[in-house]
Amino acid sequence: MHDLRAIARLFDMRADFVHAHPYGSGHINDTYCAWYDHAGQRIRFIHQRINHHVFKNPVALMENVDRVTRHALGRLLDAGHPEAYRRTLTTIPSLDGQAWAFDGEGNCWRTYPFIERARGYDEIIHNEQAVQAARAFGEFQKLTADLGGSRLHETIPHFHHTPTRLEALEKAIENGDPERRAMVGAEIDFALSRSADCRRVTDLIASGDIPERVTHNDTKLNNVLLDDVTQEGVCVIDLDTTMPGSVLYDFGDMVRTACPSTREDETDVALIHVRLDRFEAILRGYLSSASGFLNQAEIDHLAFSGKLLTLECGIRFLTDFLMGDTYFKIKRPLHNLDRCRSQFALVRSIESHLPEMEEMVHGKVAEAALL
Ligand code: ADP
Ligand code: GN1
Ligand code: MG
Repeated sequence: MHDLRAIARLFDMRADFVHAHPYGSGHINDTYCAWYDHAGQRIRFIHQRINHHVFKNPVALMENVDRVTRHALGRLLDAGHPEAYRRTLTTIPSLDGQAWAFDGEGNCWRTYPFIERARGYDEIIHNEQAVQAARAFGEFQKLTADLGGSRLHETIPHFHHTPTRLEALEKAIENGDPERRAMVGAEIDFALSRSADCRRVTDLIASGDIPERVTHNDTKLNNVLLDDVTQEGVCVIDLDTTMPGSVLYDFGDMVRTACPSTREDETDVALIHVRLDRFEAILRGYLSSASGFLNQAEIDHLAFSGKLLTLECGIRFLTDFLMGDTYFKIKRPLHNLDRCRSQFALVRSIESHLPEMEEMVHGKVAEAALL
């Protein structure tokens, strides 16, 4: 736990700090919910320490976040939206007017207003949540399409370059913990036997068939806040990886997190399968906002992207397990291995349902074209 009272003093809060506690279930940053007294009214904010082991250049990251959130806010205000400041993250400036502040230990912090009466879900309770989350991420892609100006910084180079992720696994097999290596022969074979799948989308990007767009790149279900009452997707959060990418990275990660029958770290792999009703729901939600700008190659790979991003995430968990759990936060010793196994079980299930999923994509796209 950091000294949040001291962190509060780095920002232009215009309110009195009351107390703070760790918040959320993200795997990367240190997130705190902090209560303040604002002229007699209790309000709360999010203070976040950016994980600089993961994000090597936090200032470049915050320049991206600042540009994207200002663009989003401008759009909402132009449209006269009655709750513009609840529909996008906005940054509270530091005392020297930046969107970030460094503490005495070299940690980079940022502060956001707390988006009230909404929350992110680690697991879906009903399908309408999947529709709403996917619609919100599609809207976010539409919004960033006309950002203008220079290319955004790549906050993590090759973030979704799956062949690079597979190479990192190969290095971890050589250099990682030998005891752990001996536990994961089957998982290593599973990953290495799918190297052609790993190349499929990056090859299409390299040939120009799939365009580079500004994408979110971490469209995990809990990175969109849904309204407590209406369940509408109100605010896309966790913009750390918003940068040039492919829509397939975003759609694929929605499949990975919104379609499984269990949580991401389920230990009973027999329970894990892809839910086609959920796939139909995210497809419907996503196409309601994104069908207007997707090209044919993107459409043709929507179902496959679910398999790819799940495989890639499993490879990343396995790599981190072999390297001694240095990247993802863990809550138990074998957490990354459990996560890897659950991802690979989901990949198997997607593989066995891919023809039906592809048929659903083409059916829904044809329907959207007729509307
Ligand atoms: P991480 O990169 O570690 O996942 P996130 O930016 O996703 O960090 O934040 C972690 C959690 O904190 C989110 O899943 C969400 O529950 C909560 N959160 C983040 N920002 C806000 C906000 N502005 N308002 C309300 N909750 C937030
Ligand atoms: C991390 O930050 P969070 O928890 O939303 C990770 C994603 C992974 C995800 C797996 C910057 O997401 O890429 O898909 O964990 N974010 C980063 O749950 O690596
Ligand atoms: Mg997150």
